[in-house]
Amino acid sequence: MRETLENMRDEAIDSVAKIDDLKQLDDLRRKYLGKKGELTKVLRGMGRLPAQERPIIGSLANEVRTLIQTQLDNQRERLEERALEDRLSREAIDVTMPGARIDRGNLHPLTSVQNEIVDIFIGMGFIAVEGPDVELDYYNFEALNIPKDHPARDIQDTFYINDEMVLRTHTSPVQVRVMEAEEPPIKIVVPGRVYRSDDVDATHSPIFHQIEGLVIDKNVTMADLKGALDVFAKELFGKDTKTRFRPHYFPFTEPSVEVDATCVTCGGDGCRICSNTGWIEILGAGMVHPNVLRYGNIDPSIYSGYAFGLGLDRIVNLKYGIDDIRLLYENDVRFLKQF
Ligand code: FA5
Repeated sequence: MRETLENMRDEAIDSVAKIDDLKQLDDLRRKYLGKKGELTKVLRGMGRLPAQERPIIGSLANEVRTLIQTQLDNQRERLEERALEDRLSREAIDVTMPGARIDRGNLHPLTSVQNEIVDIFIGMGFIAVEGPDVELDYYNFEALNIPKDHPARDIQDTFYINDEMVLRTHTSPVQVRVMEAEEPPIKIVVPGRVYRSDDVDATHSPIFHQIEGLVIDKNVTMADLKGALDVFAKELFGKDTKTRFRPHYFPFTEPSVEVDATCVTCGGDGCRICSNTGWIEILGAGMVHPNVLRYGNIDPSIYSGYAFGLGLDRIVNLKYGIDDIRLLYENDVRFLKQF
């Protein structure tokens, strides 16, 4: 039995030294020291020994157990230390490594160009205001010198909510709302969404965006309008941009004009985008009609004003060379990421 114990001790010390994995170490512990382990088996057989040998073998068995246990503990400590070192070296942080790229969102081109345009006018002393999308027929038409039977109502195909209310067809209704609320001088820009029951095609959408401008003060003239719009076009499209006024008709301005800028794509030489004219229409404008001033409780014998309204969606398309307005509304991320 002594021999068995000594062999077991030598074999255990040998095996423990060779182990390099914590799981195998556990298996070894069970093999020697577990309930059904080899040492336990030997101890169970002790009853068969002569009485005088029992204490001697008992103390040897205890020594062997302590020795194997110590070897196992030491080996476990070494293996755990090594595992920790391995992990630390694997997880070492290289602070010079470039960080993981975070996919950043960006503003929709309609929003960023709207902000850019509003900022240009703010730079000229305008303030930005807003008005309601669901608008009274009165502000959308009546107060803009477009009575119920006026043919101009047909030009703007209107979504009616009821007899009194519409989805605004332009941002112009904010003109009279502001005139009613403020004393001149008035100098505002009004960005906003507008609605017309137009069929969808490359240049038309039933929901689109306008930016209205309104200036009212004493002695405001067409020259002020021309100056402001020329500065605006140069700021937005580049300093070589020129503008021109063409006579036009709007019921709420007199005289009325459409304003063209030299084509952004060809610089005025003529190309497909400008139908070889070198010019692109960018907005409608004019001197505020005296009737509209009266609707806004402003005396046209004292004050005069100019107003303009630009279609934001078409300007965004011009600026970025986008040939279809629908791209602005489909929200395909591959398209939007380009801005
Ligand atoms: C007006 O809406 C006037 N309120 C503008 C104005 C304001 C004139 C102040 C004078 C003084 P018009 O109907 O032309 O005007 O529309 C202005 C712009 O909106 C057009 O030049 C065009 O760029 C844009 N637009 C019109 N219909 C659509 C549509 N269905 N989709 C996209 N843009 C459109």
